[in-house]
Amino acid sequence: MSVAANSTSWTSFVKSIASYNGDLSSLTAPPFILHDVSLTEYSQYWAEHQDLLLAPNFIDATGLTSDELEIKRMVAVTKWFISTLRSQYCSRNESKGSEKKPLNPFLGEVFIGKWTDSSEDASFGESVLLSEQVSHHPPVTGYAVVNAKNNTLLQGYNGVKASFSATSLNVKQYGHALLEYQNLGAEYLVTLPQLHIEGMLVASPFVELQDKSYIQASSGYLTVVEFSGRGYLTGKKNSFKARIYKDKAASANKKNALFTIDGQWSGVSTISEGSEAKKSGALFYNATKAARNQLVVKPIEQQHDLESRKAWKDVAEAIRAGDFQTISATKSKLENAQRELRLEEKANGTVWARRWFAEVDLNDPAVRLPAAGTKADPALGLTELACLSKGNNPSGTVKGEKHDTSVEAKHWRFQPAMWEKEAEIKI
Ligand code: 0T9
Repeated sequence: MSVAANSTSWTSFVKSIASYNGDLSSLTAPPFILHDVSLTEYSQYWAEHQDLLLAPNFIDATGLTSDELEIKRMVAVTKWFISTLRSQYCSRNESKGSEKKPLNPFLGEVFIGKWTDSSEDASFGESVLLSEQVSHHPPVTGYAVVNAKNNTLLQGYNGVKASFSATSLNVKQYGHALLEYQNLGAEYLVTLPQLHIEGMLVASPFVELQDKSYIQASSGYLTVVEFSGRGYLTGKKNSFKARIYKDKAASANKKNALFTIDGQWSGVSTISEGSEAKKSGALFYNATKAARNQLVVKPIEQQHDLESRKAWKDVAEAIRAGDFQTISATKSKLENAQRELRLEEKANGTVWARRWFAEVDLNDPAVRLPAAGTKADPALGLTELACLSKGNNPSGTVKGEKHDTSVEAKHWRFQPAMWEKEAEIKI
């Protein structure tokens, strides 16, 4: 269906935005802008480049000083992070022609799958993706990518708060990712970039990233990624500059940067020594050439009722058919069933049991001083090293800056023991 054919409904949609109350799910968007995929599926974008995610495990440390080794690891983790962005923020444009409004996951919805070993020597092993909607109001998704063979765990959670300006939708991300290479004793905290949706007035929305992402390593090394879009600084869309520093203190002056990576995260970037991008910089990453590893998901017939593709099947079909009536009917059915569940819980004085994730309070003394034999939450030390707020503030908020307003510090964490005893939902 062409955009022009839908211009009237798009116009009324854009007008309805004027009365936006902060709840994106309350906006009725025209069918052609709806994605037939739920946000719980978006967690897979974090690990479509298995080689880059696992790379730090395979760095040859022979002859390297510990600093040289930590720098190599940081370059590798930075490359993995940059490699996630094209899938995260461009893949709907590439496959569907514009950004789309995702299906709004229901509480307890899960999306799971696996990446089979894509290495030539069986060194990667299999990685499992677990994604769970841990909150509906506001929407929050928790995820974990578990690679048992290399004792590598990526976990994180994300939620968004959106506000409309005259021409764009401004989206603040909450949450973060934690990457643990347990064989190496190396941990990384990754903060999520802020973003805005452009092209709203012409019915062809797309994401632009803004501000910064931080990658803080337990070794002290810090990568600061700065995002800029079309018309700003470089004039090219999806631009970024990432600088790697010895530590947070060194990052106060960009002249201290050990490496500078510069280019487009959706295209080509180069890496140069020092604080400036040089023409002679070596190729860092080419997002257009790197093939993605395909997540393997069970056929719908074998899925549990809480699994995303099964639960949304009828709605997704109606979206693909562009059938407005059936979209609202099937969506209402699902939403009413959810409303019923919440009412029952209220009447029984119960709450929905999260399956594989739990909210951990970083202010809780028991979390700050873990019992013997248990590990402290990695974010405690890593936010400290990066001088980041550990509160429930927009991702990447620096301690004491204007967005550092929430002292609450509750963060969703993967509970491996809950996954180990999972009996109903299988990969
Ligand atoms: C986490 C990602 C996030 C989710 C999406 C803003 C957005 C919902 C959140 C942040 C993933 O790791 C990365 C990618 C895209 C983000 C989505 C883009 C988008 O437009 C939606 C919002 C909720 C809308 O659907 C706005 C209305 C729509 C008409 C614009 C297309």
